[in-house]
Amino acid sequence: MKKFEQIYKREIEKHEKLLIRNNEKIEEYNGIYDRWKYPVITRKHTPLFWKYDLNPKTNPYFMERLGINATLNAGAIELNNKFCLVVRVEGNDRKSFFAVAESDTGVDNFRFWDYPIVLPDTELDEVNVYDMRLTKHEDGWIYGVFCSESKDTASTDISSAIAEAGIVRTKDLKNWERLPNLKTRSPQQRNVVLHPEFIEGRYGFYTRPQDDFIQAGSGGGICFGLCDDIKNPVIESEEIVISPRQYHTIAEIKNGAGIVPIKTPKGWIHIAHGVRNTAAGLRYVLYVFATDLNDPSRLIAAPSGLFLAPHGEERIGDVSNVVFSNGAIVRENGDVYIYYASSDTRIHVATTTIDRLMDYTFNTPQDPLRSSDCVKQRCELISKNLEYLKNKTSYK
Ligand code: M1P
Repeated sequence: MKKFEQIYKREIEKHEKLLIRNNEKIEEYNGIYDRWKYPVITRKHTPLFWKYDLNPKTNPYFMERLGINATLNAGAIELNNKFCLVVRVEGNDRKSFFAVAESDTGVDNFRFWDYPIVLPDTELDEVNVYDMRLTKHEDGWIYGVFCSESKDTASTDISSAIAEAGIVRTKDLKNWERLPNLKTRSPQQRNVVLHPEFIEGRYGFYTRPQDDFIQAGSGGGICFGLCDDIKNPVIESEEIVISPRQYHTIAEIKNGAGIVPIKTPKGWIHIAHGVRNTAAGLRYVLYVFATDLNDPSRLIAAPSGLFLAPHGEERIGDVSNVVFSNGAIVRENGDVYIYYASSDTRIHVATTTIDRLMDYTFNTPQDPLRSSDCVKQRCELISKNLEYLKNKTSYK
């Protein structure tokens, strides 16, 4: 009994120390955003009482009974002046669920609420849920759109699955109403994001049609489609490709919408993920594009290449060489907090401002798509700079 108490005290102290640890910006500089030294949420941030049976009579060895494997891909929203993340928490059993973690700073001290989110269990074939995007819609609801995965019973392959977009809505992240899954012409959908404003009275969705559970197949990239009734969510017409997959780019194999687009005076800024294949497997990076303020399906800026890639320890985890983002928070003062998971294992933050994001989005040159043109593009920058450095007296 005494031993049990000692272990409990030791583990609770370790946990608390982790939760109150202050984060710090790292020195690496690119002018676009700051990265932070520590992940903001790891599996070790989950409360002890989610994992252990804390009764020495039924758990004499103080053993984890329901372990947590990973915390990743979080939707994000500011609510009651708190930074709230709806985290994908994956148990040792590989099933994911959602849980809210909140912080006052947005860069550290995230704490999970006592209970995970209990979604209404209305989709009886659903086996797994993950990657919720939170949209504060102008209709007054906060929507959560996530991947609803079920077994493909038509296939004899045990791992064959079907991905759909599940939809829930809430006002407080506590009480959730489940709506039917989104229907589109595509056999499967993942990485679906709800646009925050009405478009001519209709709901707009960013989608990612895919032929199969993993492969985008004939799916041309990130698309956009409209639906009339959110309680009967159907996109009847063919979705329009707005950010295409392209040969020899960071989004050759597939891409997917990430955060809810950020409204700026110059257009909607999107942070998405792009995937390419390598000898070491798929590599996921984040990239940025912008769409027209009045027509969010019209691409107006496509800065070249990747915005954020996995660095150092971020490259290692359950699914290595991956960064993935489905949540960002924009504060009234223009500060932007981009939450991204690394290697499907833990969550980090990168911080920037709306001004910087706009500068990046609208002043980074486009990918010319051929090495020969890329080197010309770089030589132009070099010669402009060398000329400037020759003539300048000093930086003021
Ligand atoms: O493992 C990397 C990511 O793979 C999927 O994304 P996509 O559908 O674009 O391939 C998702 O399952 C995501 O959760 C995961 O992080």
